[in-house]
Amino acid sequence: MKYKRADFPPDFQFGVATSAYQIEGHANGGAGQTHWDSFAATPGNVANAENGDLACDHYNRFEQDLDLIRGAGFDCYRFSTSWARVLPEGRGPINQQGLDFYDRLTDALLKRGIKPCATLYHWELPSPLADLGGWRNRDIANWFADFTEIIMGRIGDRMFSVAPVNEPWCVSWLSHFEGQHAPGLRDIRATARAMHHVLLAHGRAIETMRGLGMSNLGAVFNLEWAEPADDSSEAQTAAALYDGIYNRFFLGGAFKKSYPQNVLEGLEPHLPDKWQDDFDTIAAPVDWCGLNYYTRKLITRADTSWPSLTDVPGPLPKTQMGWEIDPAALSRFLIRTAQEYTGDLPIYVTENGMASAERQNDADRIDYLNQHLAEVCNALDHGVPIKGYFIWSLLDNYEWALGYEKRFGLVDVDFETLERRPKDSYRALQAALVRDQSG
Ligand code: GCO
Repeated sequence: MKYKRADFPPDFQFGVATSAYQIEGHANGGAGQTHWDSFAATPGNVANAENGDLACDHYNRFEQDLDLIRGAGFDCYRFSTSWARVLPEGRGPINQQGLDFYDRLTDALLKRGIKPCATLYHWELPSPLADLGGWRNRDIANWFADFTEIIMGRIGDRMFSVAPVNEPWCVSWLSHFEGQHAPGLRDIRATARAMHHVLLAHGRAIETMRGLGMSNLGAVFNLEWAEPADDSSEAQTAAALYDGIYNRFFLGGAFKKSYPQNVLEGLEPHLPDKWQDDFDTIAAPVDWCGLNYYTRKLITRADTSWPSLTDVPGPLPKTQMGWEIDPAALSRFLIRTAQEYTGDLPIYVTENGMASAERQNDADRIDYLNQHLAEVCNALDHGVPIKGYFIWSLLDNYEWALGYEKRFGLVDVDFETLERRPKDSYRALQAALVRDQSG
């Protein structure tokens, strides 16, 4: 690595991120059905019809995985809690095994000197709640608050940080407008409601955790840079709308108590009544803001109904996902977010990383990480209060609708034998991060 721990402020945290459904093995330990199980069981939705039943079997192998985290010298581990593992029906009866699992995981992290950073929801909604309309149903904010109370009532005393929801855009737009993630809808009314309710649920969870006396609570947004595909005013308008839908809607709700006008032009008729009245909850004060960043898109006008835009292929080098590599957009986002939304609030890069087909000698990933860390340094030089950087991901894992083919891990997983093998990127980070034992 070009960068070392010493190139960053003394309190800067390095971490890795994972999510429950992508690694745990959902069939383990009495978890309930989720909308990802039925989405994956529906022909055509997921590459090779793969699901998260076994995944990395982290549920049974977490000690070994936490050893890997410690072995590389990471300070923090960002994991998520599975709602259906704790509450198989989404509400009501508790699966004690599930609570016990997160309790063991927490203590195993602390024993190794790793800070536990929890995300409460990373996309696997319990099916009985999906049956009631899931994110379309306003009641989800209270169901989520109840789940928050139960899981954080058990492990909240030992968390370094907590964020309620991973990537509201994916939970709502990608899943209800584009239909690419569970529940696989393509419905504008469902989309508008999901976008609003996911923020409302975030706010209710923050309020609930404050009630438990917890601190260091945040929010995690995925941002994608929207670049006009050409100089035309049509392309610029389309890119501004893409930016509105993807980035500004959620940041605006959480930090400014407002939604962007260009997004409201299409979505307002579909939002729930009196949506403005929810902003005090949605914008419940947080202690930090997390940004997940991977790529940019070139956007232009399309001859369709609203939002009348599309993306076109760009010229930059691409990852195994086909995503363009554009490190400069990361510092632009960090600076813009601080300037326009969060001010002095600490910012974390809560996810950054790449998929690569290279299973051992992943020089491409080392390069990607170096290029993005350079942009983190650039934003720090501009005075942005960035407090940490998390890599997605520790292990190769279940990449949602793309199954197990796309490999984001610092550690290779053989999905036949479940053997873990650190890649070159893991060793490079280890050399950069492990603290001098003598010092
Ligand atoms: C994300 C997710 C992960 C994905 C990763 C790569 O937050 O988008 O947290 O679940 O696997 O981003 O697509």
